[in-house]
Amino acid sequence: MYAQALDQPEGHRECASADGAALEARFLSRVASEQKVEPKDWMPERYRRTLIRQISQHAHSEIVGMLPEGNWITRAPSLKRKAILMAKVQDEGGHGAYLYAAAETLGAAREDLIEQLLSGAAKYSSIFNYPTPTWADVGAIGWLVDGAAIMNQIPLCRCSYGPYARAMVRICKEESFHQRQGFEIMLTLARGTPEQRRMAQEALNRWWWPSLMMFGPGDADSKHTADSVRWKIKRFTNDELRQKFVDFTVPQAQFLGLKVPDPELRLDEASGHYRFGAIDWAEFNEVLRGNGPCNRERLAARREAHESGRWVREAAAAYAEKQRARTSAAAA
Ligand code: BYC
Repeated sequence: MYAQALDQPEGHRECASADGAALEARFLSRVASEQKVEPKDWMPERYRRTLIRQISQHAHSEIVGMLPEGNWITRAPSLKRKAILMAKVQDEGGHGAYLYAAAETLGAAREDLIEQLLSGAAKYSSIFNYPTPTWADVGAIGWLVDGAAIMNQIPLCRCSYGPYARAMVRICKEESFHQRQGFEIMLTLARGTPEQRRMAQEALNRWWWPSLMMFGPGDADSKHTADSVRWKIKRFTNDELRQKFVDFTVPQAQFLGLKVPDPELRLDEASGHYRFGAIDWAEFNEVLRGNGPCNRERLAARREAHESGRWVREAAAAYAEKQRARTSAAAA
């Protein structure tokens, strides 16, 4: 699918020569004037690689992100909650599919990207390596994780690369529904029995700091932000988005009557921003190295799902081949 990007001669992608410099200057001026870059347009090789890296990590995150909540489908507290959760988890699978398709427009092969995920070579969001021990964790994921995702992804709807930007429009609409369903679960628990309120508070305690880590390392340590902002892939830095998320979410926690687990959190009246305590970057780096609470479990689940689905992929390919042969026989 979308193999047209592969039609580009290699020389079109590289810019070692004077021609390359002119192409790069034209590319930057198009990006500066907010024109979308499309698959067949010339683009610097580093831009293309950055996009494949970010979009594929994003796709992997959606697919692995189905697991912590999927874990609760059979135990959702009512039929209605079960139906909503199934639809949400299915949406995440759909997001992964759009994003792999967007990466394919850049010449990446989906099988290779999936292989990188299954071998552990590719990253996916740190957040999905934490466990969901109670139903309140499902609420906290929707409220905080989807909330953080929206904060990060709304600006990606204006990303300079057309197929990624367009995929993000639909994804953001769905994420916004997900965030509301999570908040509504938290609200129900927060207004429930003392035991339910305790569950909601404990889930907030578990998910608050990992949600802040989702935005990535602080700006001083973010190796890709400068290029990505220059190329208008990212519209805000990691720290800017993290601050927006905190400013947006703390009043929601107050509305729920829950306490954000940060003794240093305070409103800075002068700037109108909430100041928050130090993030434990050692924990973040351990999760990225594969040593989070659930990294091994998540990859094992994905590998098993990939193996169990092999017959479906083979059957679909055989069916497509049969259809193709029938169509060409009818045309002959
Ligand atoms: N986890 O230079 P930096 C969802 C890596 S799915 C793991 O700042 P960049 C949802 C980073 O990749 C949410 N790794 O990078 C699904 C880089 O490593 P490499 C996923 C992280 O790209 C189901 C290195 O650290 N959202 O919403 O400029 C249910 C240095 O970082 C993380 C997206 O993927 C992390 N948290 O900025 C519910 C959004 N953070 O590649 C919800 C799209 C950083 O050099 N992605 N790293 O080995 C982005 O916006 C950006 O890629 C990031 C990082 C802000 C995440």
